[in-house]
Amino acid sequence: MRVEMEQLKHFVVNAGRSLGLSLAIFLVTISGAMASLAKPWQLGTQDPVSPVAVRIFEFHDYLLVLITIITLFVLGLMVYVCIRFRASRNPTPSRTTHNTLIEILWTAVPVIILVIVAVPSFQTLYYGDRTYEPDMTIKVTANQWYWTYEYPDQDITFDSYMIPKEEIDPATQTYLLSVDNPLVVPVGKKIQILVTSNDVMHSFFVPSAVVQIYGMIGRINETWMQIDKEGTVFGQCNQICGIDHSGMPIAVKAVSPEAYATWLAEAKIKFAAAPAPIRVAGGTVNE
Ligand SMILES: [Cu+2]
Repeated sequence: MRVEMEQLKHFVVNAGRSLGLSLAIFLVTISGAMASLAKPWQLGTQDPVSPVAVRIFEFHDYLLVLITIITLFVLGLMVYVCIRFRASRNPTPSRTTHNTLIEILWTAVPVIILVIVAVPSFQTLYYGDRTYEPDMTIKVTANQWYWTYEYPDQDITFDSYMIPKEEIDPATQTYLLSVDNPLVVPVGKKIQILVTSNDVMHSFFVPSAVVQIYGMIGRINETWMQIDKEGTVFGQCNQICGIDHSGMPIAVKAVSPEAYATWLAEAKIKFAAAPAPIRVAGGTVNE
């Protein structure tokens, strides 16, 4: 009896600790959710900047509530069973093996839960997949280890390289994220993004806009984004693509339509002067 009580006490203390830890992680996650740039030890997501990101993060929060309720319910049942049906309190256990009502319930309830997860999940998935009647198109080509951005409607193509550590201005730039030529987009416009690769598999990943799509050699993958806040959001290639995989960040600068028009006029001069250099492993071919 004494040993049993010790075991029970041990169980309750451990369960309490696990619950406390889960609650602490949950609270830190909520408080960390409002960051605009990934920071060391950050938990939670970056600020959403696109309608797709808003919907996906809402779906994430909805699932978090749902799984918390399910986990607490199962934990409550287990605690109840451990206490109510322990050997000392219940010396002759029941030999019941079937209960039709409970069996129907524990089959039907999880099915209903899966349906209420699946419906908004598919809605969000299809919403983020592609856009119809986009305002503009940007073609993104991945290279080892930089990005080429092409605005087919405007006849502009340029490369975007990470700024090396020794050239970083710490006041305005972030090492491993800042680039020489960011992808400039107007705010509030539906942008069709076409992604491909020149060499190996890469992945175009901008977390705060929830864009993540593979760049595959010889194929075009399509997605879209619409950035509703002015400012720069960062991303990275997140498909291991070789030695400088960490050296091909993505910076997307969202500006007002007027500033975008000014940038376009400048970019047409700046980037049209010479054809983009063809870079291959070990050097440049046409420079
Ligand atoms: Cu890559």
